[in-house]
Amino acid sequence: MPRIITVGAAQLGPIARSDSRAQVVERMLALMRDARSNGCDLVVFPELALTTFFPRWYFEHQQDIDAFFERAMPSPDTQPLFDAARTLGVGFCLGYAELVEEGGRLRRFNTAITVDKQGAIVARYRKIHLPGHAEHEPWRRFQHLEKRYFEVGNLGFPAFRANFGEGKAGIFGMAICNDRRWSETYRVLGLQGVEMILIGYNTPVHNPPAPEHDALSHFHNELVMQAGAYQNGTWVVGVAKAGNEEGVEQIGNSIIVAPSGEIVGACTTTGDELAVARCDLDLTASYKNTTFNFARHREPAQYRMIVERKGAVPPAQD
Ligand code: CDV
Repeated sequence: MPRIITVGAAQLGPIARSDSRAQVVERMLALMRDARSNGCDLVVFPELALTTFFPRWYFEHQQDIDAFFERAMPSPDTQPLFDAARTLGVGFCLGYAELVEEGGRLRRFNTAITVDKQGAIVARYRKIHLPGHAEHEPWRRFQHLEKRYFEVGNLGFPAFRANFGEGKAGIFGMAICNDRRWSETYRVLGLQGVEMILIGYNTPVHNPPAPEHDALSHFHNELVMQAGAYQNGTWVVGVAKAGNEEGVEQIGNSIIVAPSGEIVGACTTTGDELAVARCDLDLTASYKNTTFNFARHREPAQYRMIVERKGAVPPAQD
């Protein structure tokens, strides 16, 4: 029997700085209800889904930054999402800013969790590839201060088993936004046998250090997720926070990618929208067992030798 997971890419349109968590959660609940009527087992929400994308601003006072962070999950504001998972029978993947006391100090991570149909958190991931910069750079039209506001995630890229009902168990992984541009993300999960990778993102159309990439923002978004899916024989679900948020245009382009690398579901607007696809987890097998049979065809000893012997090619000597 095929293992079909019906997944919803639950894209969110812009969130204003003045919007409350409760207002955002209401929008997310509407998407979960829509997902339920479309037979979804699981929805994926964007990165930092509960607030506006705050790293676009430089804040001097820690309390202004911490106002965007969650100290508990669930919290009174987010509990309705967990209740909906149970009552609707729709799991979810949620990105949020996590403030946690660990090792006797406060730590801040850009985090995602996966919640099952019982409303239980089954896995947690903390973003590893933090883009942007750590110091205020006033020349930019907007900031990207993830390197200032977050620590690098300390949980690795763990693949995990999750069960979304009878015949709906599989191996999942999570990644967050910039992680999707890095082949290591997919390969580390691929080596653990991942069958579906859940990714939320906030991607401005404009890239201040390299504006020549702006016109390619959709192409690059699709390129990395399609390649990551195919090269690791896995489903990839990439979900945007989209549209003009506080004056910054963000790409939408939320997509669901099959292990073949083909896009099988996509959002077409830059607002709140659900794209749905029926994903057969067993479709991963024909890639994992043939072209990308890692045990048979990967040559890690050779890769290591090249890195150890040569490293980067040295500069040319004149
Ligand atoms: N939130 C992100 O990680 N955004 C990056 C931007 C800075 C390019 C991204 O890779 O989409």
